[in-house]
Amino acid sequence: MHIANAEVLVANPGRNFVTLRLTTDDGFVGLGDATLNGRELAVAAYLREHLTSLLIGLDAHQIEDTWQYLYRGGYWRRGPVTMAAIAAVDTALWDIKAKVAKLPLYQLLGGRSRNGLLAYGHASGVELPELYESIHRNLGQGYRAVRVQTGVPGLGSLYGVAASENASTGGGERRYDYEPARRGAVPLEERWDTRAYLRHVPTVFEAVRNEFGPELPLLHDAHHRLTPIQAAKLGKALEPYDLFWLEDVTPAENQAALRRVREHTTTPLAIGEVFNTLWDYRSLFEEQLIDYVRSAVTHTGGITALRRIFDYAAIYQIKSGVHGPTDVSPVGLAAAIHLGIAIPNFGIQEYMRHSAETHALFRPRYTFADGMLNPSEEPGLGVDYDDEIAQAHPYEAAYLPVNRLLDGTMHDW
Ligand code: GCO
Ligand code: MG
Repeated sequence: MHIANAEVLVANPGRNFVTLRLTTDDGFVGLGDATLNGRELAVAAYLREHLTSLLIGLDAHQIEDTWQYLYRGGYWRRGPVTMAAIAAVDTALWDIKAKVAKLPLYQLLGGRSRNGLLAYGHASGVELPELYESIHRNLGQGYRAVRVQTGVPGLGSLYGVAASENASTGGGERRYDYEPARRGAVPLEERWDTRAYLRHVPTVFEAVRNEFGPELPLLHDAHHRLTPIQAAKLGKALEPYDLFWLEDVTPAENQAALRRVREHTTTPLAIGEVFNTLWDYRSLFEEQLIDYVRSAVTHTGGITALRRIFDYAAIYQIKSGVHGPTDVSPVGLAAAIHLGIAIPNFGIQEYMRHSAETHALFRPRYTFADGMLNPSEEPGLGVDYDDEIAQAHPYEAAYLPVNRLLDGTMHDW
């Protein structure tokens, strides 16, 4: 069974997605997600110009060898563009293998290890009343764990905090993730003040705990904006509110920063949505500096590579907390759900819910009920790609916002 066709598909059903579709000579079709938010066409070009011609004629069953061929053989290893491209190939080959075996993909990964995946939703509000309303909405949708993001007095719009009603997802729900897609071809500039943020966030978590009680798992994302000592201070200040995790406290390049943070706080730490290989995690695992791995299948070289990361993490009692924003396509999310149901060290899965247009294009068959995600039981990933719908939603340039301090200095985000 050989790869006969490799197509790179780009569409914008509310936001941009890059999808690789592999077809074998005997007609099996596999899908892989290659979406890199705000840099989508770089991965599309990497796949189109450099990988598709290498794939034609390869044995579609040789997933590991193909992975090594693309990773070691490319000479230029790692990096988000390369690893998203390799991820798409890897995921599509797993999809094909599972379809050939007539099994849902997770069965090839060792079968089910749990009844479902605990998922967390996104709640946010500029002020407390909106935030409470947003948390209630999440609870109403069945979520049993909620990420809480808040506005900060004195600052304007903040990434992660929904500012406007957005029709894209329906139901009058406030969303932040569909806003950048509508902001046009230049990134929005936001303003940031770390001291104001550090003063305000603990008061919000105190209020939320008082309102919603001690049980509900609460998460928070600091989006890489703090220095090690600021991160330590935040972790310590949030200890009374018993967070499930505090995410991305420091910028992703300096793993040693997490040592400082860890020395000072017992708030669990999650990091890794912008990491792309096991090497980014190595010292964090070995020194047990984190508690959750944030990588997505899409940005880490696929199911083959992410499973290896989780196995390594398991040795150190570190769990999965896979990135599941709406810029990971339903193909990438389906892959994460198959992997998450199989691994021994599952922790939690982020689930932001795609728009109706995105669902129409991919028709994902994973399910979400009572706060739990479950994979489709049909052969493969359980996701399709509708070319007609894709054609009606062409690519549109869209960027994540950028972050500047009040004096205009570009800041981490
Ligand atoms: C999260 C995030 C996302 C990312 C986005 C980048 O935790 O879900 O941090 O909002 O910023 O996916 O593309
Ligand atoms: Mg995050």
